[in-house]
Amino acid sequence: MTTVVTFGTYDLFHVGHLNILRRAKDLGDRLVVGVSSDELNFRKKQLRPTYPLDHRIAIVESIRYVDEVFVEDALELKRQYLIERRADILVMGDDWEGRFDEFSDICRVVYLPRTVGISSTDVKVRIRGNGHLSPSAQVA
Ligand code: C2G
Repeated sequence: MTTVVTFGTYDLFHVGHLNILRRAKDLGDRLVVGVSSDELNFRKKQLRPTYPLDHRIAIVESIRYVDEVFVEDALELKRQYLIERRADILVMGDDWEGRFDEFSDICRVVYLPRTVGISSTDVKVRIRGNGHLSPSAQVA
């Protein structure tokens, strides 16, 4: 039984999120997702997420690739989360490349390429401008 753990905010859930969760699940048998609290997101990005934590959790836990969800309260607790969840593999998008290599003593650390052409920030900008996303972002 291989357990994969990944982390994220998953605000305004989009196809980039879906792609990474599916590819993370493909690496093992069980996918556990740490969803960032509103406060952690503020510390990471100086921004409160559009969707509050309970909405983001409800969406992520309903994704068929996701077996379990927990709240990520602090980046500094990552080692503890990985140990508690018995992670065999830590998956992150390559926007975090190199940032979590320190955990390779307790699990395999894999950075997957981000989906090009979409982000929560991009979605917000497009909606504000009454526009739509470029069709370049693909389910892959
Ligand atoms: N992602 C992706 N492609 C995109 C956008 C996001 O593959 N176009 C990935 C990110 O790389 C990340 C996951 O989707 O692995 C969640 O993205 P965010 O919600 O932006 O996560 P972030 O706020 O970066 O949180 O401890 C680390 C953090 O909690 C990661």
